[in-house]
Amino acid sequence: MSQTLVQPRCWGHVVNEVFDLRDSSDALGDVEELRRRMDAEGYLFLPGLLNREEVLDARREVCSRLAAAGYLAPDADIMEARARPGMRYDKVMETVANGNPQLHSVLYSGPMMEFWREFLGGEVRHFDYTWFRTIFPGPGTASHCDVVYMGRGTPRLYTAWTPIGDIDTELGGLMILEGSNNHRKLRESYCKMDVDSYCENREGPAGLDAWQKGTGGWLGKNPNQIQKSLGGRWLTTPLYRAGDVLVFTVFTVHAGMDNQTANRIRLSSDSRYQLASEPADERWIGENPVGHGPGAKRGLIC
Ligand SMILES: O=C(O)CCC(=O)C(=O)O
Repeated sequence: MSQTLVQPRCWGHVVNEVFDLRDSSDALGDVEELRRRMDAEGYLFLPGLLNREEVLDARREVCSRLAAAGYLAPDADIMEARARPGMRYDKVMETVANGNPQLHSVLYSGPMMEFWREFLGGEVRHFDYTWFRTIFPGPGTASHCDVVYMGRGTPRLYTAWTPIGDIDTELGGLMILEGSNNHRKLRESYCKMDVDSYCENREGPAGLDAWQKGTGGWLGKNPNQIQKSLGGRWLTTPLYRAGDVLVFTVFTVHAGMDNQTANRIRLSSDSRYQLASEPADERWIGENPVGHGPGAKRGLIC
């Protein structure tokens, strides 16, 4: 990767080798080439696709809500998103994403939706549920594929990871395992998992869903082991800027790097898009999506 002073880490593991994401802005307007790259490499990195000022407006709204809820240091500019000492809350926070018009405008209108309409070639639906990450100093998100969390609808479903502010390597950001979407064995094993399903006719671990088993759908915490076993290269960029988007397939292995700062909070969103004409995973649709709650559990005979 281009020079950076901080070594990328994931769950405490220094990532042995990290390379730069390919910038696919040059292919915007050539949908066949965009689709070819997505199929071959599992992702498209589109720096500056979005309007930077609009993304920063969304950040301002998120930060005001975090400040009002007491998460931010009172003596710093809220736009810096510095955590109040002792605060360590790093869950997806619906409170900052729900009913946030600035954020929804960035994710669900303008250049983002225009991109998806062109890429998918028809009318697009986005999931109603918006994931929002407020990653405090500490571990990021371990390696996984999104399909295990949202695979009950079309497999032609895509994620947009959107930094809500500038994100350097110290703050973390996303890593993609290049070409992992084409790993046949992974597609036939791990990618068949549905984290909310369990075998209702089986005793022991098979009778538990992924949450009860404690794996939560993760492939593993050590990115070096995962790379060794699946092949490919871990890719990221030394600086994600507000306005950039990283889009990828639900079969692409990715991970959120650790936040190695003393007190800055990493703000990003991940949102999902598909053709409106194809079936959608019901857990993420509607005014109050059930998500991974009790309404999502599915007992199978297996
Ligand atoms: O931002 C992160 O830490 C993880 C994001 C993620 O897993 C996703 O976009 O699917």
